[in-house]
Amino acid sequence: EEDDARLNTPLLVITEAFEDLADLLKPPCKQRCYLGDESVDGLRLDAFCNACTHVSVLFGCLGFAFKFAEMEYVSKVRDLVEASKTFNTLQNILDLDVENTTVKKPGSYSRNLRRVRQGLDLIRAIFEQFLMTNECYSLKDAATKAYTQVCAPFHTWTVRTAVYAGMYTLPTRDQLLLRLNETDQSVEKNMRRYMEASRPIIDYIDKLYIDRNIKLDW
Ligand code: 1PZ
Repeated sequence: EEDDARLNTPLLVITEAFEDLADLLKPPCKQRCYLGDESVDGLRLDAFCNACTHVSVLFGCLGFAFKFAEMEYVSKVRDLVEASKTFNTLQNILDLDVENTTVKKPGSYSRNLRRVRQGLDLIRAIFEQFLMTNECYSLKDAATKAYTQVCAPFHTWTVRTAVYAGMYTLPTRDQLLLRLNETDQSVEKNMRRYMEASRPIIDYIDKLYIDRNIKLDW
């Protein structure tokens, strides 16, 4: 049946993963999450990584030009998965890097967390642009505008130039819907759900840096 075929679209899998994660930020877990007999404060790194891993399915819809973005994103998430074997929470890795003054050091956990957070925010911004005007708005225009707002200020000239060139190879709006197995109605609902679920997580990550007097201008 048609409805059954849509039950598990890639977008829905991602959206539900982030809704589950956002639930962990709501009280009473916000104050205290229990892990066996050991209690930890804050969002668990393994839970965060698990949700971030789901994003990878989106890359499959974008085509070869975004292979580099995929490799970049996946390698950073994988690094955080490694960290989650040693560190319980997101704030644990921030505290480690603050202590070692390696927060912004290339390849550090805190820097990779910041990059992954920018990726999540970019997807949120793309969805927001994509839904802003129905029908006549192309994925290329939506993604270009979102990238300019969210990521371009923090990327090198070389990366920005490559990304803007790659935008011309993005699928059309209709091709994307087809590849995502979504209709105009279902995509709107599912993108909005991701936008709402990712917001508190993005804000939570930003606050971790701000609380440690780290500016977010990088
Ligand atoms: C369905 C929507 C399609 C829109 C596609 C838009 C894709 C934008 C791609 C952005 C590519 C960024 C590539 C490289 C960035 C690197 O400069 C930094 C280096 O960090 P460093 O090692 O210096 O600390 N890497 C990152 O920022 C890692 C994450 C970037 C990937 C985010 C992609 C988000 C997902 C897009 C939709 C699937």
